[in-house]
Parts: sequence; structure tokens; C-alpha cells
Amino acid sequence: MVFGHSDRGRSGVVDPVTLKILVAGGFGAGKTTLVGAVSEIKPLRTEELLSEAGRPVDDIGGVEGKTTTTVAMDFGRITLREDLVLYLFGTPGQDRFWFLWDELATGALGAVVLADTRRLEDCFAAVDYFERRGIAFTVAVNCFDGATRFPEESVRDALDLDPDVPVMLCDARQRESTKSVLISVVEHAMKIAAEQRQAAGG
Ligand SMILES: Nc1nc2c(ncn2[C@@H]2O[C@H](COP(=O)(O)OP(=O)(O)OP(=O)(O)O)[C@@H](O)[C@H]2O)c(=O)[nH]1
Ligand SMILES: [Mg+2]
Repeated sequence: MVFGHSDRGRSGVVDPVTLKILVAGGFGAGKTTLVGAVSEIKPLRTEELLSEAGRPVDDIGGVEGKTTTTVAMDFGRITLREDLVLYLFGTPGQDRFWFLWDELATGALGAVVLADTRRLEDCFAAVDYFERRGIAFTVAVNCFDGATRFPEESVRDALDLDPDVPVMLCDARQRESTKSVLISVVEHAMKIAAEQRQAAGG
């Protein structure tokens, strides 16, 4: 897979820019749902059944209907414009799969951190991870039915985010809602890249 610049191939057809975006967040925040809702190809999933044995460690409070969990990654693709294609990599939500993250994050332009306000603390680790590595991210609050709605600003405060980090409310099941989140990530990442170029004097 090539992540690079668009160019006019010999056929005169524009090769699109392809960007890698991570979809992260806590266990059961809706990452697999988001990739599935927006992908134009059948998403690749690596889901396993939540087992009796995992019950003491797999906290499904709030997502009681959940029967499976991602054990490696989700993969999907969306064409935002004719010349801009995103490859989406959904991360596994559970702590025991942290060892996969560095591999998944390699070459990523930006990330979505999905948050569930019923357990906001579950996305701290993802926020921390992207801040440390300087990967641009947007926080998307997945509005589950029945969960209390909080304004973006209180989520920003609770997560102690920098003022320029975009915070949005979304419904991970809805294509258009999810697409707006992805557009925000790309715009935010581009803005940061431009600022860095300027700071470097070029
Ligand atoms: N009501 C509602 N339910 C949702 C939404 N997003 C996800 N769900 C449900 O919540 C559960 C968890 O969703 P997943 O997409 O598997 O979550 P995940 O973040 O991939 O979970 P892990 O891979 O185990 O970390 C599923 O049963 C979904 O149907 C949402 O926006 N609203
Ligand atoms: Mg998942």
C-alpha cells in the first residue's frame, strides 16, 4: 500500500493521495462500528467472541449487547474526494493489545479518538499516546442512546485537551456523521503540518 502524493499516471487518470488514519478509543467506544459505517469496501474485521473467561477483565458496562471485541484491527477505506482516499485502521480497545499500537500507528497522518461519555477515562490512554507522538487527532464523542449529552467544551476540559484539538459529537453508526469526523481529522492534520513547515522556515 502506498501512502503518497497524487500524480497523473500515464493513462491521464489522477492517482489519489492515500492517507492512513487511525480510529482509537476505549473498549466498546464504537471503533469497529465507525469503520463499518463509513467504509466503501467490506471492512476487514478481527473480532473474537467475548468469553466467560474474559468477563472479569472485559468491562461491558453500557454496552451490554456487545458480544465481540477487536483483537487485532479493523480496516476500511473511504474516498473523500476523487483525489483523496483514506485508509482507516481501527485499533483494538482493550489494554492487553497495546503491543499492536506502534505497528498500527506507523505512517499515520492522524487519528480519531472515539469517546464514550459514560466512561470518558477509557480514552485517556489514546489521547496520551497521540499527544506524545505528535499525531494530530480529533476527539469524537460517540453519542450512545441514553447517555447524558455533554457540550464539547466540557469534554475538552475533562480530557485536558489543547485548545486547538477539535472535539465533535458523532454517531458512529451514521455514515455522514462519521465522514465529518474524518474530514475534521484530515483538516486538522493538514493545518498542523502547514504550521510546522512554516516554523521550519519553508
Ligand atoms: N446506541 C449506539 N450504539 C452503538 C454506537 N456505536 C456502537 N454501538 C454499539 O456498541 C457496541 C460496541 O461497538 P464496537 O464498534 O464493537 O466497539 P469497539 O470500540 O470496536 O469495541 P472493541 O473493539 O471491543 O474495543 C456494539 O454493540 C454497537 O452496536 C452508537 O453510536 N450508538
Ligand atoms: Mg472493535
